[in-house]
Amino acid sequence: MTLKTQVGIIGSGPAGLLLSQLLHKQGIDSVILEKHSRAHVEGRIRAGILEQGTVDMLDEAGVGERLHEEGLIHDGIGIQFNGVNHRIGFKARDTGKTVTVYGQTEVTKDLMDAHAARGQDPFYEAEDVRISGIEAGTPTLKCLFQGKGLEVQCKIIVGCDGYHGVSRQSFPSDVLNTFERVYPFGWLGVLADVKPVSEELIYNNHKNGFALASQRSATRSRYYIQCELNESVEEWSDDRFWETLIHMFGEEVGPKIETGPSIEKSIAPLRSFVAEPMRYKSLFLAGDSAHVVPPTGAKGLNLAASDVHYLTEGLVDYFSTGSTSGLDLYSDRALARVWTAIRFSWWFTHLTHRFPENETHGMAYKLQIAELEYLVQSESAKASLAENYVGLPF
Ligand code: FAS
Ligand code: PHB
Repeated sequence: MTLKTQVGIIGSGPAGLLLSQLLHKQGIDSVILEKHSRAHVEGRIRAGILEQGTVDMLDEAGVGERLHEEGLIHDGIGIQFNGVNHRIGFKARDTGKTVTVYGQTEVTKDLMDAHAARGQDPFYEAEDVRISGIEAGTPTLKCLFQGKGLEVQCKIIVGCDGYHGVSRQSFPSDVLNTFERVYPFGWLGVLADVKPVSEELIYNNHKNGFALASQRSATRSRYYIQCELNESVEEWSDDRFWETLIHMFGEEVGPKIETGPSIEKSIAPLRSFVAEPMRYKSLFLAGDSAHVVPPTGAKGLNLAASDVHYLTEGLVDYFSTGSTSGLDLYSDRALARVWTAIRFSWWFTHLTHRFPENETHGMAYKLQIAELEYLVQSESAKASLAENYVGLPF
């Protein structure tokens, strides 16, 4: 079967779904090819924090209703070290902005429902998606769909297929420059239907490692603890997880942690990664296909949204006036914001995690504590963290 569309999109994660929905609102056709089923994509538990810019884009896409009903507005975070939790407010630091707690799973569901409502579901379980025609100026996607060949002839292709996707691999090797830092630890995450331990998130630098108290609603909590890369989820019973977490949050917070059966438990590796440029002729990258950040700064999903913001502007310009100026500027504009988030996420990860060189509480650990002491006593340092955490302007 052969289809023609204006924009061919690979991947129905937040980047692909949001791009397609915003293009639709502007009368631009797109087709999404997704290798997994809808249920598989919806079932992935990932991000939980939306910047104001991302919330605004979801409103613009017409999918913000449930987000405003169920999302939790947060005006600050806690930073805990040496057993004491210090609050860092956002509005108090003139950012005027807040963040919204609303799971990526919910964002994905809302966007998928919008696609279904307009009768334009992604092609789920599209196998072996391949990109061709980029050099010839005839960009084409090919795959196996329900056992039959499917060809999508496009004007533009956007790879929203994440870090392990096919689109970045389709760039000529002499065009792409990549930058990567892999962290020597991972995050063990647990989702449980228990009351969150605090109103706001708490980022905890404990002498044994990093821990994070987050949430999804007033009755559902999301917790993370730093773990070794070679550990497996099977080694972490619920009891061991809760015992470790309560110990790490110490006397002030630990006893208040409500425990219960985990409904999801997973280990995510941490890396900082950027691929430049984010465009080659009619092939564009958006979201994790082009960059990955350690989740410490809650930037991954929000960077996918800002890429989509810039790309949508360029595509609307191109399809409505023929001008390529927005598309020509896309990569530089997106990367400028990507690198600010890469820097912030790297900084915040280094400030809060246990690195091998400082396991014996040597110089590196003492420097972390010195910086944390300075941070919680300095208005300008708190303002800098706040403005990065709530999201810099697009
Ligand atoms: P995604 O990876 O979400 O989506 C890519 C889509 O493309 C997937 O549905 C995939 O199935 C599909 N795909 C891949 N290859 C394909 C192919 N060849 N053909 C067709 N389809 C293909 N961010 C935070 O801010 N906070 C967090 O706590 C957090 N936790 C995370 C935990 C994990 C395990 C991971 C992997 C990421 C986490 N992130 C977190 C980052 C995450 O939220 C991403 O930033 C976000 O999913 C980016 O969205 P997309 O760019 O759409 O990529
Ligand atoms: C989450 O709730 O999943 C979450 C929150 C903040 C982060 C990372 C993950 O920095």
